[in-house]
This record gives sequence, C-alpha cells and structure tokens, in this order.
Amino acid sequence: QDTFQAPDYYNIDDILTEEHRMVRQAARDWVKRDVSPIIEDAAQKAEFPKSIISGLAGIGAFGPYIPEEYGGAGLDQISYGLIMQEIERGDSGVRSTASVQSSLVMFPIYAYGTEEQRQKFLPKLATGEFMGSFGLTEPDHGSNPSGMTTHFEDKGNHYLLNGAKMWISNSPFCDVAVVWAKNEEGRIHGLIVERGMEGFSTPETHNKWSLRASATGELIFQDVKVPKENLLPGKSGLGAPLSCLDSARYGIAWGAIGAAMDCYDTALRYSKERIQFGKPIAGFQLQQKKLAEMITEITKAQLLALRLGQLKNEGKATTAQISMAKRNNVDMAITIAREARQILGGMGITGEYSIMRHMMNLESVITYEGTHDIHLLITGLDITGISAFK
Ligand code: TGC
Ligand code: FAD
Repeated sequence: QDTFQAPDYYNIDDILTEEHRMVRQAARDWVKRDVSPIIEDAAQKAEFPKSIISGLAGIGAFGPYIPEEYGGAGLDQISYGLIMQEIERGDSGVRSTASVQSSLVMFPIYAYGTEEQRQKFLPKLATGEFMGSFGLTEPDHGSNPSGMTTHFEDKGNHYLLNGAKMWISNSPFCDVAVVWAKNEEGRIHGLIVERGMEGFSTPETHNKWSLRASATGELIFQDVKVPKENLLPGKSGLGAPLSCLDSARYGIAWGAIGAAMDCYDTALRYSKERIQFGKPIAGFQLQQKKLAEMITEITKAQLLALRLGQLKNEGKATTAQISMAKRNNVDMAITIAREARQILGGMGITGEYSIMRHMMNLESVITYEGTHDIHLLITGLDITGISAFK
C-alpha cells in the first residue's frame, strides 16, 4: 500500500486544475494514513469503522459540491469525483458512506428542502455530527421503485408513516433518513425521519460477503409521526429520488476507478517481484496481457469520468450518460479485480492484499444504484426511444 502509484497513462493530470490535484492529494494522504491500515480488519470483523467519520468530513467527502454556506466544501464535480476515487481506492464501503451522506442525503435536502431544513441538517451532516441514510429500496421493490408501498397519511398536524425499506447503507447508525414514500394519492415524496421518532427502527443486515466494512440495514416505520416540517417540498414523483441517484451514480463512476487502480497497482508490483520458472511472472506474455488490458481499461474509464465531470460542471450530463459511465466503470473494476487476483495466485485470496476485498465489494457496487442490467436498459431506451423495462 505504501508505494501505491496512481496510473495516469494519458497524462490526465495535465488537464486537472491545481485545486483538483490538491483535493485529490489530501484525500489520498488521508486514505493512506487512516483507512488502509485499519480497513482489512474492519472488513474481516464486518464492522463499519466509525473512527473514520471525522476524517471523511475533513477531506470534504461529506457534501463536496454543497455550497460552503451550508457546511459543504463548495468544490466542482471533478473534485467530487476525485475524492470518491481516492476513498474507493481504500474501500468501496467507505465510499458508500460518503456517497450516501453527500448525494443521497445532503443533496436532496439542499435541492428540495426548505431553508430551515437546510440550516438544521446540512452543517451537521457536513461535519459528520449527523450521519444520514437514504431509503428507496423495499423488500419487494428494488429495480422497480415506483411500485413502493411505504406510505404516509396526512393527520392534520403530522404525517403518519408506515412501511419498510431494505438494503439501506448507514441505516444501523444513521441519525436521519431521507425516506421516499407515497401519499394518499400515490404520489412519491421525500420525508426526513429522525432517530428517536417513536415507531422508527433500523435493524442491521448481517452475513454479507460484500461491503463488510459498511453497515447495511432496514428502515422500519410503524405508525411513525413525522412532523409536517420534515417533508421535502421542492420536488415530488419518482424523478425526485432518481435525480439523487444521478449524483451518486456519477460519484461511483469515479470511485470504481479507485478500486481498479489499487488492484492494478498491487498486481503490477507483485508480478515484478514474484519469480516462477526462474523469472518474474511479469515477463510471461499471459500476465502481460492481463496487465496491459487493465491499464487500457483504466485509462478509458478515466477519460469517460473526466468528460462526464466536465458535462456535470456545465449542467449538461444526462441520466443516460451517467448510467453508461457507472455501468462501464464498475464492470471494468470488477473485471480487473478478478484478473488481478489471479496474478497473485494463492496470495490473492488472503487479506494480506486488498484485491479480494475489492472484488467482493464490487459485487454490491455492480448491483446497487441501479444494476448492471438496468443501466444497459437505460442506454437502450435512450438510443432506441423504446422502454424494455416493462
Ligand atoms: P420512469 O417512468 O422512467 O421515470 C419516472 C419519472 O422520473 C423521471 N426520471 C428522472 N428524473 C430525474 N432524474 C433521473 N435520473 C430520472 N429518471 C427518470 C422521468 O422523467 C419520469 O418523470 P415524469 O414526470 O414523467 O413522471 O420510471 P420507471 O418506473 O420506468 O423506472 C425507470 C428505472 C428502472 C430506470 C428506474 O426505476 C431505476 O433507475 N431503477 C433502479 C433503482 C435504483 O437505482 N435504486 C437505487 C436505490 S439507492 C441505492 O442503491 C444506494 S446504494 C448507495 C451506496 O451505498 O453507495
Ligand atoms: P431486483 O430488482 O430484484 O433484480 C434482480 C435481478 O433482476 C437483477 O439482475 C436485475 O438486473 C434484474 N432485473 C430487474 N428488473 C429487470 C428488468 N426490467 N429487465 C431485466 N432485468 C431485470 N437501496 C437504497 O434505497 N438505499 C441504500 O442505501 C442502498 N444500499 C445498498 C447497499 C448494498 C450493500 C446493497 C446490496 C444494496 C443497496 N441498496 C440500497 C439496494 C439496491 O439499490 C438494490 O439492491 C438494487 O437496486 C437492485 O434491487 P434488488 O436487489 O431488489 O434486485
């Protein structure tokens, strides 16, 4: 880990600004100092390492693009991407915590909340004093969130919320949850549910083989009285949660590059040191093919993410463009993780190296925030105009 070299085969650094490089360096240094030494142990024990929360806040990972007046870092979208890349080089589960906090909790409160909601929640979310979760998926509605059954009724001075969400990152320790539920007319709205509200519980999901250093759980609502001032008034309908996903999926497109870089760098160094049949295994054509394809795919993914970042900065990135990048880059990363693990032979299955952990983590990343198949269908719809979802 100490000698990690970030691949930059096409001199992409030359296009980045001084600020981008500084933000990335701060995140890289922090991951090296505070994440890499503890993350394997946390993953083996299936524990989210809460000790890293203040460090995540310190590198601007909670609300990188949220304006500074609300406690965010006020950075552009490429800086946001670079932070996600560096964090996921450490671990996808840690990046998950940052993605959820920034794009799925702070973003909807910033974009669709009242000024009072912004003032009350955003500064505390930015420092990590409050941790958030995002409840869209339900036991019977994953890829098809429009079918959700979690619902609320208007009881005059409050809303009464009932239902359950499943597979929710950060749920077991969250202070606030942005929850998507239907009103009496079946229209989807966002509600801010706070820990301590009667009838709200967050049981943890155990026995995961993936994203073990991230806490995943349920959000259960049994006659929860949610104050009316906790409804997000700015946007309703499925487009509201989906617009948050656009932001998180964009961050994942960058994050996956970080996991791939770490696997490639580890495999490259190992292959030059490991001697078999009297020479380094890096000298065998079969291993060079793996390594050469890895750097090619990482470079393509970097260019995709960078151009998408430019479009995001200009407010022009479409949902379909974001889907393409999320799908391509996560698939690229998981393929590289599998190939890199083989280069390490038996050592590749141990916790001495990060590759197997990345590989298992990426099985979640390729499923959440829209599965590999769903993103392909989003591209299919975009280019043909015909929906193949239903
Ligand atoms: P569809 O009819 O296509 O759309 C419904 C309405 O939404 C609008 N819309 C969007 N608006 C903003 N941003 C987007 N990205 C949007 N996509 C669609 C659309 O225009 C429409 O508006 P209107 O006014 O006409 O009503 O909806 P559909 O029911 O056919 O579903 C489409 C589909 C399948 C693509 C969508 O449901 C989908 O993306 N499914 C995947 C679900 C998903 O990604 N879940 C993620 C849960 S959160 C998570 O995984 C967090 S993990 C985080 C971590 O740990 O890092
Ligand atoms: P399903 O929707 O049941 O899909 C099963 C399979 O069917 C998939 O291969 C899928 O591609 C395929 N499929 C489904 N529909 C179609 C179709 N129309 N055409 C072709 N194939 C189809 N959700 C949240 O709301 N918040 C979170 O914080 C969160 N964190 C998560 C953390 C982890 C570790 C995991 C694993 C999931 C998390 N999720 C979260 C849920 C995640 O978004 C869902 O798992 C995902 O959207 C897929 O839903 P599903 O698991 O119900 O699979």
